[in-house]
Amino acid sequence: MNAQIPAQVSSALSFADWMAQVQAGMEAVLDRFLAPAAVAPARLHEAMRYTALDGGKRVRPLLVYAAGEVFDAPAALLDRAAAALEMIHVYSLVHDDMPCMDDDALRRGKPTVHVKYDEATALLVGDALQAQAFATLSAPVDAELDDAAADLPARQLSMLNLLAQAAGSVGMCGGQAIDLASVGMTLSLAELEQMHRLKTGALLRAAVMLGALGGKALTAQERAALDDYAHAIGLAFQVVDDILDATADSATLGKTAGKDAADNKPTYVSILGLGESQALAEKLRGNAHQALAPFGDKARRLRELADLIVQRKA
Ligand code: GRG
Repeated sequence: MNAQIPAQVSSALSFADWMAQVQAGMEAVLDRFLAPAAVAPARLHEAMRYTALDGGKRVRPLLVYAAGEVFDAPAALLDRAAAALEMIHVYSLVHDDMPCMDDDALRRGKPTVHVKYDEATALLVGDALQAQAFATLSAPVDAELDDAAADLPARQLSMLNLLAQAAGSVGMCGGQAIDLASVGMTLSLAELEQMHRLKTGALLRAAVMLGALGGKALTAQERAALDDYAHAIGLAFQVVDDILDATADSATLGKTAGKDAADNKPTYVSILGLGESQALAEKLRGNAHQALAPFGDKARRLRELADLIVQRKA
């Protein structure tokens, strides 16, 4: 089962149907690349499945498939990239929710892993999901492809490198370190942006780039345009996250609302106010659309995802 929808089928689908089909496919792909719950150590595997399956918006996988569509990437590579990225994202949520970090009890509408299981299990779930992400992205693809391109191993290697950079100390983990160090501090807008560029933006950029790298070679202009798009949606995602944290309720979000203010964290809303934050999100949506102009109709899903990121309610 692949979660990538063939181009001729995709073009006839509404955005809502495309999204629902990719999300359902993603569930099957994650199920395939995670160890079965019955395999020992069963408690660890069960907890990995508890947190990775049946939950979340799957924004990062959707971006992988949408970018892959622009560059004609094979489904086998996109499945691996989307599942790997979602595993890294889920591990980061599990660790972020632990008492030593955000200490949260609710995630994706369910008790967090350290609450449902225990802290040591939550730590191991995150560690194991991170390792499984790289095992998944490096899993051989030849058997799934009729005419595997000669450069597929090279593509996989560059995707692995990209994911490792995005997840590590110069990416998501680095952003989290800055975030933890900034609690109670006054950050300038530029400092806030740098923190989010790493903490949230690195994985969203990786999603776009992984989808693209899975396909035919990129020109320097194409890479720059994708970078502009990724930068705009990465920032927009965070601005909207801050708006929702301040305006939506926990039941709608599936996680504890109002955490930022309660934790005395600098946010776009605390620095710019609600109205200006909403205007910024809208401006970033425009920037994202503009960046996609060179790709024409093939970037339809990426355009729709930029709209979703800005207009989402959870
Ligand atoms: C612990 C190494 C480490 C990193 C944690 C991503 C992160 C870094 C922490 C999550 C804290 C947080 C709520 C950040 C705001 C943006 C964000 C990543 C929200 C959650 O992502 P969604 O909305 O979640 O895509 P779903 O559940 O839909 O996948």
